[in-house]
Amino acid sequence: MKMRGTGTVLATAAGIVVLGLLAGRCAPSAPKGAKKGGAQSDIAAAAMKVYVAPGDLDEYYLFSSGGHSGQIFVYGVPSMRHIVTIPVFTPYPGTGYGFDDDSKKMLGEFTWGDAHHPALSETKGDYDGRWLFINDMNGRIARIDLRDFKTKEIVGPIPNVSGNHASSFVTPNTEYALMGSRFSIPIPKGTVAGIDKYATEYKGVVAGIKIDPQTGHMSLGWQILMPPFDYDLGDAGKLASDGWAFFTSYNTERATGKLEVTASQRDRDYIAAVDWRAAEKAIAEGKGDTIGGVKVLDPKKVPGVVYFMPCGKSPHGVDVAPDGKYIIGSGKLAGITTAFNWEKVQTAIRNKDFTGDEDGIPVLKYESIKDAEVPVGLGPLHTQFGPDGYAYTSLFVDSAIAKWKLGTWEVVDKVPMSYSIGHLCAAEGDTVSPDGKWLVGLNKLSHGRHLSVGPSQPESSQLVDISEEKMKLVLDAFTEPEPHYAQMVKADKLHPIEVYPKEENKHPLAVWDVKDAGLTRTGSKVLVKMVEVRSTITPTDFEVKEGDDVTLAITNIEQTTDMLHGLGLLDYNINVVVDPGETKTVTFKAKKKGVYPYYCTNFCSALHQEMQGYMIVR
Ligand code: RUQ
Ligand code: CUA
Repeated sequence: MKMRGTGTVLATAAGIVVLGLLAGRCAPSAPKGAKKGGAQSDIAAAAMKVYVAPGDLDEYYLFSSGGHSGQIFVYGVPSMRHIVTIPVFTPYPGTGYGFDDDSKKMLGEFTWGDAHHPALSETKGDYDGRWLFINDMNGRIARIDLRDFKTKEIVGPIPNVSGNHASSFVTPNTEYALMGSRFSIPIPKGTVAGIDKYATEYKGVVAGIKIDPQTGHMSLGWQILMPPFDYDLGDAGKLASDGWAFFTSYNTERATGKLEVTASQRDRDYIAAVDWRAAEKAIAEGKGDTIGGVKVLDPKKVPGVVYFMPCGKSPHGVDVAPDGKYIIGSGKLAGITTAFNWEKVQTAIRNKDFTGDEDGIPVLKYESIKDAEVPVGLGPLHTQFGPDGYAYTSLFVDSAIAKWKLGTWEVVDKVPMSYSIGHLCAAEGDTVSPDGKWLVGLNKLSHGRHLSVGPSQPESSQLVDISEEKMKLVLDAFTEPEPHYAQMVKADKLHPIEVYPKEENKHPLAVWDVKDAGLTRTGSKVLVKMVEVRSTITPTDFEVKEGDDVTLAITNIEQTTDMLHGLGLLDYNINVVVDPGETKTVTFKAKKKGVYPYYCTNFCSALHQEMQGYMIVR
């Protein structure tokens, strides 16, 4: 772990502290699960591995999806300490997100989002520390800038993609973020067809959102019309399979009603293999039909753009090995996971080794493209990778992680998870060069492995040491709803700023001197330029008329780390937080007559309580 400042604490010293703590806790009542002798020293060894002494820093950032909280939670690994919450699809009063004009506009009509899969930007298949993308089920993708850990852009709802779950997986040079319809619907949106027409009139779409390599700006890339299946997860090919994207699909029965029964009839569903370079080219050539205002490629008219790889029924995750040579996917009720050989897939495509087609999309022959069925255990969902050819597969039904070897297909170890693991996340485990070291199991249940908090229980994320042959569970952490996927990146790849440099602030309403602060009126429009600096909000009072449209433009002129100021305006539901060097605006109607105090919400100095003022509405 990294040590900061002068307090260089030797690992052994930290260990002694931990041992001391453990010994202390053994009397009078031993901590749950602590045993004498060997087990005790196991706990001490585990504690030493994860202990990050006061003032020291973690080695990795873990960006964990907040699910339907619409946020991202940032943890340090190995401590698993929650460091910060990045609001993305949901207002977050803690940082004033969703209250100021810009973030409010970005959220649009939505006050929630269901975020599942964070994706760090990549260069040559490695995390480059620039951006973080995350999907929302409501057809959106967001981009967070890792320079300041702020959500900068939300695109969507994207036309035609309904229930964007198979997202936001990015390609190896961040050319595209993937999207897919979990719920096929009649398209364009707004078209109505009875559920009895599901098999013929409902459609799925898989898509790529184009990402500008310089700015990260997102725009529509390509869309492909797909049969009415449920497109569940995705991953981008890399190295050997670069240029391709993979999506799992279930309900290839095209069934309706009780899907747990009706969509489990066939033995196999599919992984769709999309040649995204071909899709990109076809769109550039103007191919495609306009649906919902967007060009959509029909595979019948653009052959070669997509193929189906049969896999175990009702698959969930699909994961591409670091060298891109194997594609891992399985039925989620099966006891095996299949390793597809990319070279065999290409050969099968070349030889037209098909068993048929689905709405014009060729179906490859399972036997021709698989290399192995690995007996990982029951309920395989997702796979991550280590640096040494090892793969780690989460087993929902067995509630465990299986470690196995690519190439020999041997299952070498298993570790139980508490409880019901979904995704898992290895250090840089989705890149061309995974780190090994740490693996986090993102579990769906915690079943009271924590102090009781009533019926609304958190989820659990468990840290597993994978630095040795045997996996070792070393820490329980509790996470808010709902950790789906997470990504873990080496901390030194990120270079966040700590203040917004004054010279970079180009906001047209910024004021840097208290004498420039104050009110200007244009008809019924009132602009109040405000300055925040310890320990005054300037102006300390202002007057407007009932019915005025008021814009407050607030600049925090501090250039000191951590010197945030806020502005809470009572009775008006206004709450803005301004970081050092930042300018934010908030616009509202002065619809209530009276005297309304405003104040700084972030405790900033000894005279923080004095940092207040009055808005008078006549
Ligand atoms: S999911 S537990 Cu939303 Cu990624 Cu797999
Ligand atoms: Cu500024 Cu408190």
